[in-house]
Amino acid sequence: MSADERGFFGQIKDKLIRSKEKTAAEGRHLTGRQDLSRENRLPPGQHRVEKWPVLDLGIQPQISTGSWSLAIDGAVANPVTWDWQTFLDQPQQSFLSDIHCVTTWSRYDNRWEGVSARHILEVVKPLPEARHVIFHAYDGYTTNLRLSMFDDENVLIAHSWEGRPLTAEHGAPARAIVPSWYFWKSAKWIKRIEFSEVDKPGFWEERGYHNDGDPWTEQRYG
Ligand SMILES: Nc1nc2c(c(=O)[nH]1)N[C@H]1C(S)=C(S)[C@@H](COP(=O)(O)O)O[C@H]1N2
Ligand SMILES: [Mo]
Repeated sequence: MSADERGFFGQIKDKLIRSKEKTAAEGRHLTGRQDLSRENRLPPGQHRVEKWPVLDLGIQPQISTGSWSLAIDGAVANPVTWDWQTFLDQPQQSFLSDIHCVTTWSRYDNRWEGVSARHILEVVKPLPEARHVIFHAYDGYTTNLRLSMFDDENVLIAHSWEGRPLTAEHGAPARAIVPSWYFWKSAKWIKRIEFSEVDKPGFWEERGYHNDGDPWTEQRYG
């Protein structure tokens, strides 16, 4: 680890430990609809990989933490824009989840660190009419979720994977992780989380992918 990385993890370590203790005290072993202890964790039509593939639109934006910001706005009572330091100042959590990509690979036991969707909801307070969440990314990519999909205990905006900062190709400085749905819902290089009354199908949803994307019922296309 570089000196920069050590400084970065030093900053968030105490907070991570505190939130881990809280999670353990609440007995939250299952993350959302993903039961990592179950024997069959492989959804139909998927195969398991060890290495983490990279998928993008042919652009990998290079966003420094100094120029990064995350706007969380739309149908909310308290819109915010977080710069990098403010993002790290939020409660930090560590989550374990499986990745299921619609192109048929799955990767088990990914350790993520970042800020939970539940915390974001507490901060911005969606208005009663908010029903959808749209992620916007620095490469122009968008993807849509129902608010109930975002409001899941395993959803987070991650800055780290397996104890290291995310690499640029995997969405640095920060990306969404929505593990109960196919991985195209997990926007890399995230810059805006928009709450909306109306649905706004995203890049792949407009190009034939399913509007939801449940790997267990193979909501791949259409
Ligand atoms: N901003 C952005 N996010 C994105 C994509 C993208 O092209 N741009 N591709 C999606 C798709 S289709 C997949 S499978 C995953 C791939 O993430 P990975 O490259 O980290 O494996 O990112 C998703 N998030
Ligand atoms: Mo994908």
